[in-house]
Amino acid sequence: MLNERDIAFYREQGYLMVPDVLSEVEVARLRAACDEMVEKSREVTAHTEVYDLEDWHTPSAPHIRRIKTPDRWHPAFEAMVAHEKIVAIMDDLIGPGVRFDISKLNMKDAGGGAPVEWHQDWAFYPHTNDDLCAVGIMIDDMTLENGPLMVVPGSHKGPVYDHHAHGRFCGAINDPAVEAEYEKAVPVTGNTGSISIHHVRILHGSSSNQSGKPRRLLLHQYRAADAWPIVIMPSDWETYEGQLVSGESTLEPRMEKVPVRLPFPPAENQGSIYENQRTTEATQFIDATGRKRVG
Ligand SMILES: O=C(O)CCC(=O)C(=O)O
Repeated sequence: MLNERDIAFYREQGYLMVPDVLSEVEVARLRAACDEMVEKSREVTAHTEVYDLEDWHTPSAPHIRRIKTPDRWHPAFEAMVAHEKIVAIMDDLIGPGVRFDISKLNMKDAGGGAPVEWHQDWAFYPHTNDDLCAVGIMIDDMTLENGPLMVVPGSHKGPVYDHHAHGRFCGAINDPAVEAEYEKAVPVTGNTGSISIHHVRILHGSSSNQSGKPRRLLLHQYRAADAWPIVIMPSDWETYEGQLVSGESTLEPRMEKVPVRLPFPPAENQGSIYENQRTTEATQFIDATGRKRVG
């Protein structure tokens, strides 16, 4: 799927945008699935195992920050997990042998959808090697206006930063010494049906969506089959094995010399990156009020 230039770019910069991976029909199915899920969210008034709600969500005016593990709730999302083209791209970057891990759908509603503060995915789930990446399937165009994913090129080769506040893991970086890095960030933009890919150690985040158009991004995490989790062990062996989307499983982890910081003591609100990131005092991204909150 990818040419040598794409692969070299990813290795060097830690991210990649691949245009037009999904067909219009596939995107239309994902959009319809989103609409169905939002409609069902009228039944809930608090976060659930399915929904992470915006503060202003009500049954009459539903507003979802995130659908958690969407592949478990709707066949249209499930169909994306082992999508032929996405698996081929993963094989090019972290194969041979790739395992799906988890999915999430960041809804980033028009007119204020939540920011995601600067972080590295690696801080949440270190492994024995760092051949892991996140694929973002663009259900809407991701533009400069609607809170695109921002990445700091090359930062996947740097340190793993502290993601703690008040002595607990919080899922966001709150270190003034890192702020100069954010100035180097670039937006990852693309049309509906394109995908973004970011390395598990890259520094990234995104602003609130201040535009009038939604920015729905379906995120999948994939890992090399020989990258074994250090923190979150497989809870169910059959499920873990069933997540292999290409190649062979192995009981021999590839151990690499990678920097690791453990996410302990655990975050207060397991299951919501948004709630946890709120426990940091400093936030760098534009929030729902359109202001950059600092301190
Ligand atoms: O949706 C985004 O822009 C950021 C995604 C992300 O980094 C996350 O949800 O962990």
